[in-house]
Amino acid sequence: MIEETIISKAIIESYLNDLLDSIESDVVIGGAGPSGLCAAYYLAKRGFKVVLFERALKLGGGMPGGGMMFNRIVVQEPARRILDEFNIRCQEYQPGYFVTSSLEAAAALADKTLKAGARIFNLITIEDVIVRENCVSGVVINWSSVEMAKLHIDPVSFASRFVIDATGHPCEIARIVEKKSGGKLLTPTGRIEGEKSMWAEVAEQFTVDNTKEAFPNLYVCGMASNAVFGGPRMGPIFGGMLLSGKKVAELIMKKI
Ligand code: 48H
Repeated sequence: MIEETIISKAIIESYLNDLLDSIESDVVIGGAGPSGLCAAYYLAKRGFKVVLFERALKLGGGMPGGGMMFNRIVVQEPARRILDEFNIRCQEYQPGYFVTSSLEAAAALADKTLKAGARIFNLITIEDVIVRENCVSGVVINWSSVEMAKLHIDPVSFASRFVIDATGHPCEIARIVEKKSGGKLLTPTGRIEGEKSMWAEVAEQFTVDNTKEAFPNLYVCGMASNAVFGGPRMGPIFGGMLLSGKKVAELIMKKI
């Protein structure tokens, strides 16, 4: 015999227990693309309490789409070693260029990150941050469906010691902070410098170099780093995203 009400109770109670237990954490990450998942994995693996909010239904951000819907991505050294860490298979296409399935990569990142203990909540959007004494100290969230339907429903807040903006090209969290701080980001102009046109080689290095603090206790990684600090885009090469996720985790581990 199967009772529908037991199914409902199991789902609601299990989810709410997880959500309640996530109201205070070490790190909140916005965005479950490759950089956000990688950051969450390395932090969770070291035992930190990591909460990741993802606006979309699926995990992986821009990764599953590969290059122009050809569901393959390219990764270079030294990021290929991160593929090994996640048991993602790849082939060396030409010396130094490793090609892999964007589906396998996104699925493996999500799987290992969840199993490492990161709490991932999809269908939730970060719409604001908490700021105390000029430091970011948490996020303000709402259901993505509320945002999409443009309903006037107040959000709720989750506190954390650090916040990572891994929201990709739109760098949404840094953009909110830029707007509400009156342009006091830790960038050369205090503002979002804006993403530049394609130049893969420069962009890949730029992403990693500019994976850093963009406002006290707010870090940026992945494509958000390029957008905030003014670097070019790189197209469907993903090594920089993976290395950036790992780097932001290491930077925060040193500060916790
Ligand atoms: C919750 C949010 C919010 C929000 C957005 O775009 P992503 O895949 O980000 P990265 O930086 O890990 O990877 C970038 C890569 O996919 C890419 O676009 C590349 C390499 N482009 C190169 C080029 O030349 O174009 O993932 C960001 C995630 C998405 O899943 C969004 O839904 C999510 O963040 N998100 N989640 N609250 N406010 N905003």
